[in-house]
Amino acid sequence: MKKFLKLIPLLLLIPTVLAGCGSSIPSENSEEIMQDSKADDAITVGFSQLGAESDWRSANTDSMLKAFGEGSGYNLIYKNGQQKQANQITAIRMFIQQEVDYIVLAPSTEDGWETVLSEAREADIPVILVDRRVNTADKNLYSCWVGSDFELEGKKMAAWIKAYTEGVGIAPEDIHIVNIQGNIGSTAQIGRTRGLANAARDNGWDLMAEVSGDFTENRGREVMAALLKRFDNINVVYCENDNMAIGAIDAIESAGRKVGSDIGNGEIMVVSFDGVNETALEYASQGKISCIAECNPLHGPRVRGLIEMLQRGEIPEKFNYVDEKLFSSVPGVDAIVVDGKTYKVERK
Ligand code: GYE
Repeated sequence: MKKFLKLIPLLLLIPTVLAGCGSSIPSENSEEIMQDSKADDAITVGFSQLGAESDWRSANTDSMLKAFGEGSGYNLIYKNGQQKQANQITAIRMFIQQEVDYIVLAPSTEDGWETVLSEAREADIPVILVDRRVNTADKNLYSCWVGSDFELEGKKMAAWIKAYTEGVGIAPEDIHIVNIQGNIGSTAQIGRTRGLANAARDNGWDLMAEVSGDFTENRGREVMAALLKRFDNINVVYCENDNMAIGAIDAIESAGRKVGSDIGNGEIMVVSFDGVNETALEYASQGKISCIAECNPLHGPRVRGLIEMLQRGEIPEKFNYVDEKLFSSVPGVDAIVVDGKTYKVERK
């Protein structure tokens, strides 16, 4: 876009982390990354990422930068919202001013996007949502979305907990669960929380607490330490991502308790979501994390595919879901059934 190209010298003055940005992950503080394709007809994409809270997020950012970065033929303006919706709204307004061709938004939470997305529509700039969703009455404020079925992830995890505990003969009322949730109001939190809460109600499990750990390791540690002080009978910890599970495991072990699936003998069973973080995968193979619901962060090529469709004048599906697996090294459950569909449990 012409206006964008005129702005390049100015934007380059803004401190950036640029080293080899095609594949590097920007730090928490990095504000913008730009790729200047020399082609006159190069498409400019403004990408508002919500933050850098987890390994999942870093992998997601990396995937987006690879898809739209150096050598991709695109111009990219990247903004890290640092976990604040206000920053993301400012970024979108900046993209509109710069007359980008597409806005890609990974929204922090679902509510509060109506005004700024209406502004994008008035400026005739298509918006593609990635990962989480927005909750707007008018679904035409965005072209399409790509991401995971978070409630299905939660339902799969609950089905695994049910199958496993039934298999080892633990009665439903003896399952004392705490849920360490993601940041409240995000689609990932809403879906995973709902998946567990409905299963707890239907199966008669004792869901003792739901507390947000903001998807970060530190908060996961703090929240778990506090929960252990509050309850002395926790035997299942449902962590809505791996980073919080790592923090929670640390807190459990620091309190002198053992993590593992032998809950009949006093172990505390930890389950989590993502399957991206190396430590979490290691914990899964050691049985410290009993089950992980995969959440795939590699959306860069998918978003690119959607933009290519729009460029060709095609209309993509409104909601594009990614297929995901369930991993467990704990023997006993080979498959689970959710809403009539069978999912194999992969060994880690
Ligand atoms: O599971 C978590 C991240 O929205 C799917 O956000 C994403 C979630 C992911 O912080 O680790």
